[in-house]
Amino acid sequence: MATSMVIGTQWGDEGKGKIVDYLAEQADVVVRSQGGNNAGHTVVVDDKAFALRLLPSGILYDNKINVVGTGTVIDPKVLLGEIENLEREGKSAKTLQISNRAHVILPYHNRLDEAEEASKGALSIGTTKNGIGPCYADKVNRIGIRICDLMNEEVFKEKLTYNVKLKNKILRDVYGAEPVDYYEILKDYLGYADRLRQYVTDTNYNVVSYIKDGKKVLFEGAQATMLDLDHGTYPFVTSSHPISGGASVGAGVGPNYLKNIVGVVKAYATRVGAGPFPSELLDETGDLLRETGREFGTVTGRPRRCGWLDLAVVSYAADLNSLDYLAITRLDILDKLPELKICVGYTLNGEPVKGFPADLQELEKCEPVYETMPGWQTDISHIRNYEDLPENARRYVERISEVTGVRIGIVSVGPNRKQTIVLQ
Ligand code: 2SA
Ligand code: GDP
Ligand code: MG
Repeated sequence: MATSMVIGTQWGDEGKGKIVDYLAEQADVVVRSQGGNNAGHTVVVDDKAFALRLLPSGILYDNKINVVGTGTVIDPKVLLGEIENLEREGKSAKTLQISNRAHVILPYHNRLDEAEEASKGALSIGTTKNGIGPCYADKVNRIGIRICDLMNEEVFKEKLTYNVKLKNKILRDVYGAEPVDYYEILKDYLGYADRLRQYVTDTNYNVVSYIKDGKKVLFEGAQATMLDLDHGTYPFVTSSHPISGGASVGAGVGPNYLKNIVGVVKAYATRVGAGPFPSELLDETGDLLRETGREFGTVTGRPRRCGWLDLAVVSYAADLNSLDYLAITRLDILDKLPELKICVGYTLNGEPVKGFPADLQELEKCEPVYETMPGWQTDISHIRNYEDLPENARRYVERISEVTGVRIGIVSVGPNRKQTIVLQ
């Protein structure tokens, strides 16, 4: 049985897209199991950058099966736009499969996302405003519209009627926001349904069958561990489960099928949106990381908050995801720094903290414990063998492995496929 999985260990944008793309070369099938177009992966192929949101990164290869699984939320307009972009670049989406059980994002979800965020003031999460939370809320509330419902005009009309009535009342009466138009949605979405029908299938059945048939299946995580609905820095999280267990639920495959779980660790830390970030740098080093690393959102272009690598976070992720190995990305972004700090844990009232605090006020009071390491101050982006990395760079990488207890499998020194060092 050959499966593997790529998981974000921090707050997202670790470079999962690049690692998935790299591992996808060996895979027959690439599966997205949660999230929606709140994800943004940049994958560079032959010096050309592709920004993917819902499409699995395997779509950039000609011969892979690409699955958008049951646990995802799908904005059909965005997905169709992404397919069109791909086709414009001379690539094809003919290998795409969309789960008939995935949930559909409708215009009232986007409008509610915006209205809820605006009404929350200081409590706002800084969502991507793509309607992700409201769509998952409908799913949990059992009033969501699934892809199979969208494919059946009568069922779709019935569920849409109920939802539009309810959502317009909330939009108007609670938020004083513009209502949505039932007929406009109906017309648009029946059009989308016709265009998406060719891709819709029972992906749960297919993915398990592929595994049983010995095909290599790669699960592609979106967002990251600290944005997990249950285990992240709630409420500053997304509404899905980006951890490895979430892939089992989201793709509809039992946990025993999940092997080779790779945690992607950016060599420093970033976060988009609000919420706690203990190792955040609000000084010129933070600005330097943002500028050197061009740390701006793939989808929204928002500047990302930057900080030192936080191994309290990565160690928590190692346990939550049962990581088999780590892929360290963006090590090259640290090239110019004379000195680096790594947070190896927190203390609270002078005592070491075990696990990761649930209470955000407690987390606020935690003091990061830093170790200082010398930088390497040389360009490493051309290096292809681990032994050729400067000693200080190797020490930095090895310290990550020591503290987290997870071995290093990959070190990435640039966005291109070839800028990847594989450790034996
Ligand atoms: P949402 O929209 O409900 O999922 O937002 C809830 C929180 O989850 C965070 N979140 C993200 N953080 C980093 N990157 C994300 N994707 C894009 C990218 C971001 C972009 O990959 O570049 O383009 O701005 C992502 N998606 C969700 C979000 O910031 C909230 O804190
Ligand atoms: P994801 O959401 O985790 O897939 O990450 P994003 O694509 O949002 O952000 C990561 C960015 O870093 C992308 O622009 C990648 O092309 C780029 N990238 C990935 N690995 C490396 C690396 O090792 N070095 C550099 N310089 N860039 C990288
Ligand atoms: Mg991203």
